[in-house]
Amino acid sequence: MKSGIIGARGVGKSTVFHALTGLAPTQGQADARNRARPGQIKVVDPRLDFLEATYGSKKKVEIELTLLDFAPNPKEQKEGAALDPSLLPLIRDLDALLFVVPEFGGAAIPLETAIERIEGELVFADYDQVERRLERLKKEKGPVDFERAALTKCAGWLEEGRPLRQLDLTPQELQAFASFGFLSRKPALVVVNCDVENAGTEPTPAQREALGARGLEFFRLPAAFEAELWELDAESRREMLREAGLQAPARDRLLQALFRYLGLITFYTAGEPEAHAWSLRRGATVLEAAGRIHSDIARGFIRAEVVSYEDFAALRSDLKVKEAGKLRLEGRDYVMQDGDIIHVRFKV
Ligand SMILES: Nc1nc2c(ncn2[C@@H]2O[C@H](COP(=O)(O)OP(=O)(O)OP(=O)(O)O)[C@@H](O)[C@H]2O)c(=O)[nH]1
Ligand SMILES: [Mg+2]
Repeated sequence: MKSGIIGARGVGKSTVFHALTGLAPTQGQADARNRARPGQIKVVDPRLDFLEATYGSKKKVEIELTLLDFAPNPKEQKEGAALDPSLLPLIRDLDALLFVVPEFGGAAIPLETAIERIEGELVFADYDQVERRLERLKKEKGPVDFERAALTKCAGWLEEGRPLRQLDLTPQELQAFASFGFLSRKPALVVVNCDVENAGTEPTPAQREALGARGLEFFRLPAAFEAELWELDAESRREMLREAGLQAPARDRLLQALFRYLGLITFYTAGEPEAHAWSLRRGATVLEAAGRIHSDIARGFIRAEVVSYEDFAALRSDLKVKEAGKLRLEGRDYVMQDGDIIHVRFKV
């Protein structure tokens, strides 16, 4: 799972990156050879902490997300523009985008305007790509009718300034475009980089509508404030949060929101050696879950013992779970639920 931060120059992208990953901006970051700086983020998960404590696990393995901070080239990315076109090949690779919209120090442009601008650039980049492909298809021999028709459908949609995120595409069309990495089709979370005093502000009905109409999610993050938290010890951090009237950093909730928004669920494997959280596509089967753990486990899959997190948390031991009849034996087609704890029986 790889997400990247985009937005206009100087809106606080690197500050958001710092707040989310704990990695402070480095000198010489705009090095042309090092234009995407990756950071690993461990997703805080109270359920995993509970499993670790209950099993007395020696090791805890959290879900990790990768986040990229880009170093825009001022020669390429114009003032106010949301994208550096020379970064497009890197951005096409991502699973999700974080749009940063600035709202700190009183210098806010309306949220709707900022989003329109960013989405406009994504839509334009996709339109450009579609047009170029259509141009190339004219010279290509072989069966291209399907692709041409599908691209023309996209072009018409994009021409009206609409993101592909909201265009219904058939599985065959999606297959045809799999390598395109359409930008306006990527899930995007709007991160409003705000002052800490305004961290709790809710979007207005008009803003909600603008976001909903584009299939976007919204999150407020006082990025400079939360970046600073990383530099403090636990005690000073609590103090600083208390002074700001906050219970916890927005960071963890933001990551959980991103996770859900990406259509991912969490499942667990847990025991004395380790408590391990895994991400999985919503709707995936237990066989796919087994494959996430190890391809051998999927290949030799026999059955899985499954207990929901809620049942385990109430009973607190494998034996009691079994006695209460809460341990289920599931076959390969079982659809995994968020929070399932599984033990796969397999033969190699
Ligand atoms: N007060 C305040 N200042 C901020 C905040 N976020 C960023 N800044 C300041 O805004 C300036 C730009 O922040 P960056 O995080 O470097 O912005 P950026 O989008 O990464 O900039 P480029 O990579 O050059 O496009 C810096 O001087 C930050 O200190 C914030 O939440 N509050
Ligand atoms: Mg930056």
